[in-house]
Amino acid sequence: MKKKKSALITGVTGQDGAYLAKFLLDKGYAVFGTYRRLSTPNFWRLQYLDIFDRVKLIPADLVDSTSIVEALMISEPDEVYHLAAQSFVGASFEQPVGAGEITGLGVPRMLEAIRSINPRIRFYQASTSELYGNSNTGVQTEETPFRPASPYSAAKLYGYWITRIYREGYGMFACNGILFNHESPLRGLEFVTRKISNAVAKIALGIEKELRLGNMEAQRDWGYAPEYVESMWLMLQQDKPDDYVIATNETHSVAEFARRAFATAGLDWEKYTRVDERFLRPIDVNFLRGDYTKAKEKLGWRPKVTFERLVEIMVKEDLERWGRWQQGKTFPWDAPSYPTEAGILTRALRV
Ligand code: NAP
Ligand code: G4F
Repeated sequence: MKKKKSALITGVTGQDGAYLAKFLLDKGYAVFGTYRRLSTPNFWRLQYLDIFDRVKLIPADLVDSTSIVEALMISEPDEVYHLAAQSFVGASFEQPVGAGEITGLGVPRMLEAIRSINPRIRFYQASTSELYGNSNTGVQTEETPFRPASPYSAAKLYGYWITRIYREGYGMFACNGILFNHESPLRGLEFVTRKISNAVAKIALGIEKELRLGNMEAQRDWGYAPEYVESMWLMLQQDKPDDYVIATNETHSVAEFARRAFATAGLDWEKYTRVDERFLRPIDVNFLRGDYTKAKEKLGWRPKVTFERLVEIMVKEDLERWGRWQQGKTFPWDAPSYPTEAGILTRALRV
Protein backbone atom coordinates (compact mmCIF):
# COMPACT_ATOMS: atom_id res chain seq x y z
CA MET A 1 0.00 0.00 0.00
CA LYS A 2 1.22 3.52 -0.82
CA LYS A 3 2.49 5.41 2.24
CA LYS A 4 0.41 8.43 3.22
CA LYS A 5 2.13 11.74 2.54
CA SER A 6 3.40 13.29 5.72
CA ALA A 7 3.64 16.97 6.66
CA LEU A 8 5.25 18.75 9.59
CA ILE A 9 3.76 22.13 10.54
CA THR A 10 5.72 24.33 12.92
CA GLY A 11 3.39 26.61 14.90
CA VAL A 12 0.39 24.30 14.53
CA THR A 13 -1.32 26.02 17.49
CA GLY A 14 -1.54 29.34 15.60
CA GLN A 15 -4.24 30.57 13.23
CA ASP A 16 -2.61 29.36 10.01
CA GLY A 17 -1.21 26.20 11.58
CA ALA A 18 -4.66 25.08 12.65
CA TYR A 19 -6.32 25.80 9.29
CA LEU A 20 -3.45 24.20 7.38
CA ALA A 21 -3.58 21.10 9.58
CA LYS A 22 -7.29 20.73 8.79
CA PHE A 23 -6.68 21.30 5.09
CA LEU A 24 -3.92 18.65 4.94
CA LEU A 25 -5.89 16.12 7.01
CA ASP A 26 -8.78 16.53 4.57
CA LYS A 27 -6.30 15.80 1.75
CA GLY A 28 -5.31 12.52 3.45
CA TYR A 29 -1.93 13.60 4.88
CA ALA A 30 -0.46 12.34 8.14
CA VAL A 31 -0.13 15.67 9.94
CA PHE A 32 2.50 16.38 12.60
CA GLY A 33 2.63 19.72 14.37
CA THR A 34 5.11 21.36 16.71
CA TYR A 35 3.91 23.20 19.76
CA ARG A 36 5.64 25.00 22.63
CA ARG A 37 5.62 23.37 26.05
CA LEU A 38 4.04 26.32 27.85
CA SER A 39 2.87 25.92 31.44
CA THR A 40 -0.67 26.06 30.06
CA PRO A 41 -0.97 24.49 26.59
CA ASN A 42 -2.64 26.47 23.82
CA PHE A 43 -4.67 23.98 21.78
CA TRP A 44 -7.98 25.82 21.51
CA ARG A 45 -7.81 26.33 17.75
CA LEU A 46 -7.23 22.63 17.05
CA GLN A 47 -10.11 21.81 19.39
CA TYR A 48 -12.29 24.46 17.77
CA LEU A 49 -11.74 22.85 14.35
CA ASP A 50 -12.29 19.42 15.92
CA ILE A 51 -8.92 18.07 14.76
CA PHE A 52 -7.02 17.96 18.06
CA ASP A 53 -7.06 14.14 18.15
CA ARG A 54 -5.96 13.82 14.54
CA VAL A 55 -2.80 15.96 14.63
CA LYS A 56 0.31 14.29 16.03
CA LEU A 57 1.84 16.84 18.37
CA ILE A 58 5.59 17.19 18.98
CA PRO A 59 7.04 19.64 21.51
CA ALA A 60 9.66 21.90 19.90
CA ASP A 61 10.96 25.43 20.26
CA LEU A 62 12.63 27.44 17.51
CA VAL A 63 15.41 28.52 19.84
CA ASP A 64 16.33 24.87 20.45
CA SER A 65 17.87 23.15 17.40
CA THR A 66 17.82 19.76 19.08
CA SER A 67 14.05 19.89 19.41
CA ILE A 68 13.76 20.77 15.70
CA VAL A 69 15.94 17.81 14.70
CA GLU A 70 13.85 15.58 16.95
CA ALA A 71 10.61 16.82 15.33
CA LEU A 72 11.98 15.98 11.88
CA MET A 73 13.21 12.55 12.97
CA ILE A 74 9.84 11.67 14.51
CA SER A 75 7.67 12.93 11.67
CA GLU A 76 9.82 11.97 8.64
CA PRO A 77 7.93 14.53 6.58
CA ASP A 78 7.66 14.92 2.82
CA GLU A 79 6.77 18.58 3.36
CA VAL A 80 7.59 21.10 6.10
CA TYR A 81 5.45 24.19 6.58
CA HIS A 82 7.44 26.59 8.71
CA LEU A 83 4.80 28.86 10.25
CA ALA A 84 6.10 29.31 13.79
CA ALA A 85 7.24 32.83 14.60
CA GLN A 86 6.76 35.64 17.03
CA SER A 87 4.16 37.02 14.62
CA PHE A 88 2.85 40.16 16.30
CA VAL A 89 4.60 43.21 14.80
CA GLY A 90 3.82 45.44 17.80
CA ALA A 91 5.49 42.99 20.19
CA SER A 92 8.64 42.91 18.07
CA PHE A 93 9.33 46.53 19.09
CA GLU A 94 9.15 45.41 22.73
CA GLN A 95 11.27 42.28 22.14
CA PRO A 96 13.52 42.96 19.14
CA VAL A 97 16.14 40.41 20.16
CA GLY A 98 13.46 37.75 20.55
CA ALA A 99 12.18 38.61 17.07
CA GLY A 100 15.64 38.05 15.60
CA GLU A 101 16.24 34.89 17.59
CA ILE A 102 12.88 33.21 16.88
CA THR A 103 11.50 34.70 13.67
CA GLY A 104 14.87 35.25 11.99
CA LEU A 105 17.28 32.56 13.21
CA GLY A 106 14.52 29.97 13.52
CA VAL A 107 14.55 29.68 9.71
CA PRO A 108 18.18 28.51 9.21
CA ARG A 109 17.76 26.23 12.22
CA MET A 110 14.93 24.55 10.29
CA LEU A 111 16.77 24.56 6.96
CA GLU A 112 20.03 23.22 8.39
CA ALA A 113 18.19 20.41 10.17
CA ILE A 114 16.37 19.51 6.95
CA ARG A 115 19.57 19.67 4.91
CA SER A 116 21.35 17.25 7.19
CA ILE A 117 18.43 14.84 7.75
CA ASN A 118 16.79 14.74 4.32
CA PRO A 119 17.40 17.55 1.81
CA ARG A 120 14.59 16.25 -0.41
CA ILE A 121 11.98 17.50 2.08
CA ARG A 122 9.99 20.37 0.55
CA PHE A 123 10.04 23.56 2.65
CA TYR A 124 7.55 26.42 2.93
CA GLN A 125 8.68 29.66 4.60
CA ALA A 126 5.96 31.98 5.96
CA SER A 127 7.15 35.23 4.44
CA THR A 128 5.08 38.36 4.66
CA SER A 129 3.88 41.57 3.05
CA GLU A 130 5.49 43.36 6.04
CA LEU A 131 8.74 42.92 4.08
CA TYR A 132 7.67 45.77 1.80
CA GLY A 133 7.40 48.18 4.71
CA ASN A 134 6.86 51.68 3.38
CA SER A 135 8.30 51.04 -0.05
CA ASN A 136 5.46 53.23 -1.37
CA THR A 137 5.19 51.67 -4.78
CA GLY A 138 1.44 51.22 -4.85
CA VAL A 139 0.61 47.62 -5.70
CA GLN A 140 3.28 45.15 -4.54
CA THR A 141 4.52 42.16 -6.56
CA GLU A 142 7.27 39.55 -6.15
CA GLU A 143 9.62 42.09 -7.79
CA THR A 144 8.88 45.07 -5.51
CA PRO A 145 11.90 46.00 -3.34
CA PHE A 146 11.69 45.28 0.38
CA ARG A 147 12.09 47.97 3.02
CA PRO A 148 11.26 46.46 6.43
CA ALA A 149 9.86 48.83 9.06
CA SER A 150 9.91 46.73 12.25
CA PRO A 151 12.17 44.25 14.09
CA TYR A 152 9.63 41.61 13.00
CA SER A 153 10.00 42.36 9.31
CA ALA A 154 13.79 42.73 9.55
CA ALA A 155 13.83 39.19 10.99
CA LYS A 156 11.44 37.98 8.27
CA LEU A 157 13.71 39.54 5.63
CA TYR A 158 16.53 37.31 6.88
CA GLY A 159 14.17 34.31 6.75
CA TYR A 160 13.15 35.19 3.19
CA TRP A 161 16.73 35.43 1.92
CA ILE A 162 18.08 32.41 3.77
CA THR A 163 15.26 30.38 2.18
CA ARG A 164 16.35 31.57 -1.27
CA ILE A 165 20.00 30.90 -0.43
CA TYR A 166 19.24 27.28 0.51
CA ARG A 167 17.20 26.91 -2.67
CA GLU A 168 19.88 28.36 -4.93
CA GLY A 169 22.94 27.16 -3.01
CA TYR A 170 21.89 23.60 -2.15
CA GLY A 171 19.15 22.95 -4.71
CA MET A 172 16.56 22.47 -1.99
CA PHE A 173 12.84 22.75 -2.76
CA ALA A 174 12.27 25.86 -0.61
CA CYS A 175 9.53 28.44 -1.28
CA ASN A 176 8.58 31.81 0.18
CA GLY A 177 4.87 32.56 0.42
CA ILE A 178 4.68 36.37 0.63
CA LEU A 179 1.29 36.42 2.28
CA PHE A 180 -0.59 39.64 2.88
CA ASN A 181 -2.70 39.97 6.05
CA HIS A 182 -5.22 37.16 6.41
CA GLU A 183 -7.79 36.97 9.13
CA SER A 184 -10.50 34.73 10.54
CA PRO A 185 -12.38 33.95 13.75
CA LEU A 186 -9.22 32.05 14.79
CA ARG A 187 -7.04 35.17 14.55
CA GLY A 188 -5.19 36.09 17.74
CA LEU A 189 -6.75 38.85 19.84
CA GLU A 190 -3.64 41.04 19.56
CA PHE A 191 -4.27 41.69 15.87
CA VAL A 192 -6.44 44.61 14.90
CA THR A 193 -9.22 42.80 13.02
CA ARG A 194 -9.98 40.30 15.78
CA LYS A 195 -9.48 42.97 18.44
CA ILE A 196 -12.23 44.91 16.67
CA SER A 197 -14.63 42.00 16.06
CA ASN A 198 -14.25 40.84 19.67
CA ALA A 199 -14.83 44.36 21.05
CA VAL A 200 -17.84 44.94 18.79
CA ALA A 201 -19.44 41.75 20.08
CA LYS A 202 -18.80 42.68 23.71
CA ILE A 203 -20.09 46.23 23.24
CA ALA A 204 -23.20 45.01 21.41
CA LEU A 205 -23.96 42.63 24.27
CA GLY A 206 -23.29 45.24 26.98
CA ILE A 207 -20.11 43.57 28.30
CA GLU A 208 -17.73 46.39 27.32
CA LYS A 209 -18.13 50.13 26.67
CA GLU A 210 -15.47 51.23 24.20
CA LEU A 211 -12.73 50.17 21.80
CA ARG A 212 -9.29 51.80 21.88
CA LEU A 213 -7.14 51.62 18.76
CA GLY A 214 -3.86 53.04 17.46
CA ASN A 215 -3.26 54.13 13.85
CA MET A 216 -6.67 53.98 12.21
CA GLU A 217 -5.41 55.35 8.89
CA ALA A 218 -3.19 52.32 8.20
CA GLN A 219 -4.37 50.39 5.13
CA ARG A 220 -4.10 46.66 4.66
CA ASP A 221 -4.91 44.05 2.03
CA TRP A 222 -7.02 41.69 4.17
CA GLY A 223 -7.94 38.18 3.02
CA TYR A 224 -9.56 35.12 4.57
CA ALA A 225 -7.08 32.74 6.28
CA PRO A 226 -8.64 29.33 5.35
CA GLU A 227 -8.19 30.24 1.67
CA TYR A 228 -4.59 31.36 2.17
CA VAL A 229 -3.37 28.06 3.63
CA GLU A 230 -4.32 26.31 0.40
CA SER A 231 -1.77 28.48 -1.42
CA MET A 232 0.98 27.16 0.89
CA TRP A 233 0.21 23.62 -0.15
CA LEU A 234 -0.05 24.55 -3.85
CA MET A 235 3.45 26.09 -3.74
CA LEU A 236 4.92 22.78 -2.57
CA GLN A 237 3.13 20.76 -5.30
CA GLN A 238 4.80 22.56 -8.23
CA ASP A 239 7.61 21.17 -10.38
CA LYS A 240 9.96 23.96 -9.32
CA PRO A 241 10.30 25.94 -6.09
CA ASP A 242 9.50 29.65 -6.32
CA ASP A 243 8.19 32.65 -4.34
CA TYR A 244 4.62 33.93 -4.60
CA VAL A 245 2.53 36.91 -3.46
CA ILE A 246 -0.80 35.84 -1.95
CA ALA A 247 -3.25 38.74 -1.56
CA THR A 248 -6.62 40.14 -2.66
CA ASN A 249 -5.42 43.26 -4.54
CA GLU A 250 -7.85 45.35 -2.45
CA THR A 251 -6.98 47.74 0.36
CA HIS A 252 -9.03 49.08 3.28
CA SER A 253 -8.16 51.19 6.30
CA VAL A 254 -8.41 50.13 9.94
CA ALA A 255 -11.14 52.79 10.33
CA GLU A 256 -13.09 51.20 7.49
CA PHE A 257 -12.81 47.78 9.09
CA ALA A 258 -14.07 49.23 12.39
CA ARG A 259 -16.94 51.12 10.74
CA ARG A 260 -18.15 47.98 8.94
CA ALA A 261 -17.69 45.77 11.99
CA PHE A 262 -19.82 48.04 14.21
CA ALA A 263 -22.40 48.38 11.43
CA THR A 264 -22.68 44.57 11.26
CA ALA A 265 -23.88 44.69 14.88
CA GLY A 266 -26.16 47.70 14.14
CA LEU A 267 -23.86 50.20 15.93
CA ASP A 268 -22.22 53.50 14.95
CA TRP A 269 -18.44 53.03 15.27
CA GLU A 270 -17.72 56.69 16.07
CA LYS A 271 -19.68 56.48 19.33
CA TYR A 272 -17.48 53.70 20.71
CA THR A 273 -13.99 54.04 19.19
CA ARG A 274 -11.13 56.12 20.67
CA VAL A 275 -7.46 56.56 19.72
CA ASP A 276 -5.04 55.38 22.41
CA GLU A 277 -1.38 56.21 21.84
CA ARG A 278 -0.31 52.97 23.53
CA PHE A 279 -1.25 51.19 20.33
CA LEU A 280 0.81 53.42 18.03
CA ARG A 281 4.06 51.87 16.81
CA PRO A 282 7.43 53.66 16.56
CA ILE A 283 7.15 53.12 12.78
CA ASP A 284 4.06 51.77 11.04
CA VAL A 285 3.47 50.37 7.60
CA ASN A 286 0.92 52.68 6.05
CA PHE A 287 -0.23 50.91 2.91
CA LEU A 288 -0.20 47.33 1.61
CA ARG A 289 -1.82 45.99 -1.51
CA GLY A 290 -0.70 42.80 -3.22
CA ASP A 291 -0.84 41.74 -6.85
CA TYR A 292 -1.47 37.97 -6.87
CA THR A 293 -1.25 37.57 -10.68
CA LYS A 294 1.68 35.13 -10.51
CA ALA A 295 -0.15 32.90 -8.00
CA LYS A 296 -3.26 32.98 -10.18
CA GLU A 297 -1.36 32.04 -13.33
CA LYS A 298 1.04 29.45 -11.91
CA LEU A 299 -0.83 27.99 -8.92
CA GLY A 300 -4.42 28.55 -10.09
CA TRP A 301 -5.03 30.32 -6.74
CA ARG A 302 -7.31 33.32 -6.24
CA PRO A 303 -9.13 34.82 -3.25
CA LYS A 304 -12.89 34.29 -3.00
CA VAL A 305 -14.10 35.80 0.29
CA THR A 306 -14.57 39.58 -0.04
CA PHE A 307 -13.56 42.17 2.56
CA GLU A 308 -17.23 42.81 3.41
CA ARG A 309 -17.89 39.11 3.94
CA LEU A 310 -14.70 38.69 6.02
CA VAL A 311 -15.80 41.42 8.45
CA GLU A 312 -19.24 39.85 8.68
CA ILE A 313 -17.85 36.34 9.33
CA MET A 314 -15.62 37.59 12.15
CA VAL A 315 -18.18 39.80 13.89
CA LYS A 316 -20.97 37.22 13.68
CA GLU A 317 -18.75 34.50 15.11
CA ASP A 318 -17.63 36.67 18.04
CA LEU A 319 -21.23 37.76 18.69
CA GLU A 320 -22.26 34.14 18.74
CA ARG A 321 -19.41 33.15 21.09
CA TRP A 322 -20.09 35.91 23.63
CA GLY A 323 -23.81 35.09 23.42
CA ARG A 324 -23.08 31.45 24.31
CA TRP A 325 -20.75 32.59 27.08
CA GLN A 326 -23.56 34.72 28.55
CA GLN A 327 -25.70 31.58 28.63
CA GLY A 328 -22.98 29.86 30.69
CA LYS A 329 -21.83 27.56 27.88
CA THR A 330 -18.18 26.49 27.67
CA PHE A 331 -16.25 25.70 24.51
CA PRO A 332 -12.65 26.06 23.24
CA TRP A 333 -12.06 29.78 22.86
CA ASP A 334 -9.46 32.42 23.72
CA ALA A 335 -11.34 35.61 24.62
CA PRO A 336 -12.69 35.05 28.16
CA SER A 337 -9.21 34.49 29.59
CA TYR A 338 -7.58 37.36 27.67
CA PRO A 339 -6.56 40.20 30.02
CA THR A 340 -7.93 43.67 29.56
CA GLU A 341 -5.29 45.69 27.71
CA ALA A 342 -5.56 48.47 30.31
CA GLY A 343 -3.33 46.35 32.55
CA ILE A 344 -0.60 45.80 29.97
CA LEU A 345 2.37 48.14 30.38
CA THR A 346 4.37 48.84 27.24
CA ARG A 347 7.32 51.01 26.36
CA ALA A 348 4.97 53.49 24.71
CA LEU A 349 3.86 54.53 28.20
CA ARG A 350 7.41 55.66 29.02
CA VAL A 351 8.06 57.85 25.96
P1 NAP B 1 0.12 32.99 15.04
O1 NAP B 1 -1.32 32.69 15.14
O2 NAP B 1 0.72 34.04 15.90
O3 NAP B 1 0.93 31.61 15.27
C1 NAP B 1 2.31 31.62 15.51
C2 NAP B 1 2.74 30.23 15.94
O4 NAP B 1 4.16 30.26 16.23
C3 NAP B 1 2.06 29.73 17.22
O5 NAP B 1 1.77 28.37 17.08
C4 NAP B 1 3.13 29.93 18.28
O6 NAP B 1 3.02 29.04 19.38
C5 NAP B 1 4.38 29.59 17.46
N1 NAP B 1 5.62 30.07 18.10
C6 NAP B 1 5.90 31.31 18.54
N2 NAP B 1 7.14 31.35 19.07
C7 NAP B 1 7.64 30.10 18.95
C8 NAP B 1 8.87 29.49 19.31
N3 NAP B 1 9.84 30.18 19.92
N4 NAP B 1 9.05 28.19 19.04
C9 NAP B 1 8.08 27.46 18.45
N5 NAP B 1 6.90 27.98 18.09
C10 NAP B 1 6.67 29.28 18.34
O7 NAP B 1 0.51 33.39 13.54
P2 NAP B 1 -0.29 33.11 12.17
O8 NAP B 1 -1.17 34.27 11.88
O9 NAP B 1 -0.83 31.75 12.18
O10 NAP B 1 0.91 33.22 11.12
C11 NAP B 1 1.67 32.06 10.77
C12 NAP B 1 2.99 32.52 10.15
O11 NAP B 1 2.73 33.31 8.99
C13 NAP B 1 3.86 33.38 11.06
O12 NAP B 1 5.19 33.07 10.77
C14 NAP B 1 3.55 34.80 10.61
O13 NAP B 1 4.63 35.66 10.90
C15 NAP B 1 3.34 34.59 9.11
N6 NAP B 1 2.43 35.52 8.44
C16 NAP B 1 1.18 35.72 8.92
C17 NAP B 1 0.31 36.56 8.24
C18 NAP B 1 -1.10 36.80 8.73
O14 NAP B 1 -1.71 37.78 8.26
N7 NAP B 1 -1.63 35.95 9.58
C19 NAP B 1 0.74 37.18 7.05
C20 NAP B 1 2.03 36.92 6.59
C21 NAP B 1 2.88 36.07 7.27
P3 NAP B 1 2.15 29.39 20.68
O15 NAP B 1 0.74 28.98 20.35
O16 NAP B 1 2.79 28.57 21.72
O17 NAP B 1 2.27 30.86 20.89
O1 G4F C 1 -3.42 43.58 12.85
P1 G4F C 1 -2.04 44.11 12.94
O2 G4F C 1 -1.34 43.99 14.24
O3 G4F C 1 -1.24 43.40 11.77
P2 G4F C 1 0.11 43.77 10.99
O4 G4F C 1 0.98 44.65 11.79
O5 G4F C 1 -0.26 44.24 9.64
O6 G4F C 1 0.82 42.34 10.91
C1 G4F C 1 0.10 41.18 10.54
O7 G4F C 1 0.14 41.02 9.14
C2 G4F C 1 1.46 40.82 8.61
C3 G4F C 1 1.31 40.72 7.10
O8 G4F C 1 1.36 41.99 6.52
C4 G4F C 1 2.05 39.56 9.21
F1 G4F C 1 3.30 39.35 8.70
C5 G4F C 1 2.13 39.71 10.71
O9 G4F C 1 2.59 38.47 11.28
C6 G4F C 1 0.73 39.98 11.25
O10 G4F C 1 -0.07 38.85 11.03
O11 G4F C 1 -2.02 45.65 12.54
C7 G4F C 1 -2.58 46.10 11.33
C8 G4F C 1 -2.58 47.63 11.32
C9 G4F C 1 -1.23 48.26 11.73
O12 G4F C 1 -0.98 49.36 10.90
C10 G4F C 1 -1.48 48.75 13.14
O13 G4F C 1 -0.69 49.87 13.53
O14 G4F C 1 -3.52 48.08 12.31
C11 G4F C 1 -2.93 49.13 13.05
N1 G4F C 1 -3.61 49.24 14.34
C12 G4F C 1 -4.33 50.29 14.77
N2 G4F C 1 -4.76 50.08 16.03
C13 G4F C 1 -3.57 48.32 15.33
C14 G4F C 1 -4.30 48.85 16.39
N3 G4F C 1 -3.00 47.10 15.40
C15 G4F C 1 -3.17 46.38 16.53
N4 G4F C 1 -2.65 45.15 16.60
N5 G4F C 1 -3.86 46.88 17.63
C16 G4F C 1 -4.45 48.12 17.61
O15 G4F C 1 -5.06 48.55 18.57
